[in-house]
Amino acid sequence: MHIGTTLTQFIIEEQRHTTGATGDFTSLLNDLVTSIKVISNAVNKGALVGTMGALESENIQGETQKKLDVITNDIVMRHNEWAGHLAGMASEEMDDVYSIPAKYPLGKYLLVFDPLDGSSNVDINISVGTIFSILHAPVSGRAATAEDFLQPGTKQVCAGYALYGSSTMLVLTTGHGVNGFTLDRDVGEFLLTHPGMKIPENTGEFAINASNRRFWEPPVQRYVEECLAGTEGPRGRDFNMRWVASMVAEVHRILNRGGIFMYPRDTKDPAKPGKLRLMYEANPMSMIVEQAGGVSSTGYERILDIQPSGLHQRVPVILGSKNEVERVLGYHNG
Ligand code: AHM
Ligand code: MG
Repeated sequence: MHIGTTLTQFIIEEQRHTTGATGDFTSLLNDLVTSIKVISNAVNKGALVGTMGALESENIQGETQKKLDVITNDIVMRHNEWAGHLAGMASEEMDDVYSIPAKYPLGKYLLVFDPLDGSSNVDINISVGTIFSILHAPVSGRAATAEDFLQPGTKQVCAGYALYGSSTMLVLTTGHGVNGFTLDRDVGEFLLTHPGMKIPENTGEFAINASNRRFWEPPVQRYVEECLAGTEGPRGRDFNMRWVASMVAEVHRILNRGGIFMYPRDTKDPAKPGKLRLMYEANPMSMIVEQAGGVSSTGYERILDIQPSGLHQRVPVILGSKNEVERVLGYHNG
């Protein structure tokens, strides 16, 4: 499809090639996109509307919630609960599955999302994003249970993210490659600007929170040490380092110019085998990365193959440019 195609047209044309498509999925995506436009506005207003700062509440993960975590969670729920496409929703910001109110019909899809990823950055005007994943409900038209959501990432029907950066972008896959759209605020539409996004196989850029270095496992210690040694080390070349502390921004950079992103397993808190959440962050980003030709793993196994054991499960994440990720996996296997 040509540059400038609207997201709505893009989705409809893509669905025309799917046998048995009823228009339900297209309509669900349209509602989701509306919620993303509303979030983009809310984030963009910044301190003008009193939505900066933290609340007293914590989410199920024991993290202090930002006002915008709660506001954006609500925006996604309100725009997606009414139309009859969903059997339930689950979010990083809610303890349990969100049941569709009885006054609305139930549908055949499940929506999983992180409404404002990287929200520790929101008060300092650094990019944040929304991550989402759509699954089939095991039983259409029945209120979803938590177990219904526990499907491996390979079962995702669609995954995407919105990046609220210097421009607002939406990057999407339905399993046929990855396409990026930029919000044209004058017309209120996302327009295709980045068709067929592909991650370069090689990279000289790595991203990791190096303050956790003493807690990493030996394979990651080795990889980063070798990068830092540059031309004087075994890699024989210099590397560049980045850390935005906003996974959406990190993955977006990698989709555009390559790179490796790691939030690996560490020994900081034995109860947490990683920081990032499988359902809301790792699975959707892994589907996007794989669809763009990259690799995504815990270090020991492909993320998309993990059978989830809980909605809020955390996993180590190593993703990005194929050759660099495979090198780290080789260090784990060796
Ligand atoms: P969040 O969902 O609470 O925002 O946490 C996820 C974020 C990721 O976007 C980012 O990669 C990571 O946490 C940053 O972690 P750290 O604070 O250790 O740098
Ligand atoms: Mg998050």
